Amino acid sequence: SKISVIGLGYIGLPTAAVIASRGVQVHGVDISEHAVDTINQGKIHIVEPDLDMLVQAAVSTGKLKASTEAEAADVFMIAVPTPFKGDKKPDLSYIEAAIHTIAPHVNKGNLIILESTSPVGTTEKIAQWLAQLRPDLRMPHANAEQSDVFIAHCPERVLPGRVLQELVSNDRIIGGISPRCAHKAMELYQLFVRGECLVTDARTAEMAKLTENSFRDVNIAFANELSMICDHLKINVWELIQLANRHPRVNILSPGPGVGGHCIAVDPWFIVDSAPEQAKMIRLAREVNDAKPHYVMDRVKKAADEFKKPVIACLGLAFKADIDDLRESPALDIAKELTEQRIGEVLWVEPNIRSLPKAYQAFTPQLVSLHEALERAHILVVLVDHKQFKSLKPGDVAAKVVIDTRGLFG
Ligand code: SAJ
Repeated sequence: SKISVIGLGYIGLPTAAVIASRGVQVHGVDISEHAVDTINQGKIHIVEPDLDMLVQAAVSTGKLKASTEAEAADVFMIAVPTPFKGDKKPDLSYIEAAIHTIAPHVNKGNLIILESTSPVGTTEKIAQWLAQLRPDLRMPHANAEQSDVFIAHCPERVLPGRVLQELVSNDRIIGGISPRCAHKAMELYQLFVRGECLVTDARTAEMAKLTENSFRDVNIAFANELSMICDHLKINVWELIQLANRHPRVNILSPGPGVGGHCIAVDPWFIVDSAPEQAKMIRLAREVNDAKPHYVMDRVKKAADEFKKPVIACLGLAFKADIDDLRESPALDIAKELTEQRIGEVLWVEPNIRSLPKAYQAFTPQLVSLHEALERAHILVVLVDHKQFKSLKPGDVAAKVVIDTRGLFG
């Protein structure tokens, strides 16, 4: 059988490579010619540990091929972005475009799987879009056993930086439009998933994925709120959390400079958009987390007021520890904002990347080494808990004003 993966990004490419490594023929489709060319050379255009080796092997054995055009397959897996628009409403245009791309190539008996994180009802929408494009095919329905194609939602839930392990070891939720759709999808995932495959309907699967990321967001908001309460009350929040977490049923997450990445800061809005009256706490958590970078900036500004010509080092720009991913990073926003507002001389330190993307080079010509930052800065703003910063000794920073959003020196 042949599997077609639409969207060769952070989810699609690892999934395509893992399936190809099981000996299955995989055809990858992406709108980016650069991505397609890179992959066909056995290389990768994204950063993820060990993915380069896996893709190289899959391409050299001929099991993985990429192109910008779709072609016939037995299974179509859709792994395209689902961002939101300015008004926090979900943007399903990439999914709709993917359905348009595959529609002419879909045959009787094919399985279509939506992996992208999506608002409740999206999988049913896929059936509606496809029905319009292909009136010759019978679409699945919740109560009908018979259909010509099968459609299911199997949300990805891998953690960036651990994608290849989690792709195989995590349990998977398999939400079929009908039970037969789920059964078909389950057979596919059992090819490469060692975790359990849990069957449900498509709407529940959609909501489950949004719930997972909202759960994390709400819990991070709790930690972020605590950190602001503790600043106000002059209590060390890190010590406080450590103590409270010694209770057998308490497990507080870590405060930080805000929530980054392209999932946790986005997905809760899909719930808010579908149930605005009911989703009060989920919305508030988003607002608390989105406000945290501004709170950190205000603290830096206050500290900078004490110096005539303050030199401020931003330690870390990535969206979390020990990765080089700058997307939707609150640390990067803080560095940018401090530089733009000319609060002082701002040094940008990010040991995991060599040079900044072009868009940011206007703010600061180059990155500064940790060593130079420690020599020159009056104020250190710890934004990411990278291992290079964790190994700093209290003596290294003793003469500085330290604004530590990650509790490294807590
Ligand atoms: N963060 C904190 N404090 C914490 C934990 C995280 O401030 O205690 C911050 C991080 O610094 C980062 C952001 O939250 O800025 C998100 O990081 P993360 O490690 O929590 O999650 P992601 O975005 O890398 O991946 C999440 C995962 N979801 C959950 O853990 C519920 C992953 O399993 C999902 O597959 C992924 O979102 C996704 O694609 O939806």
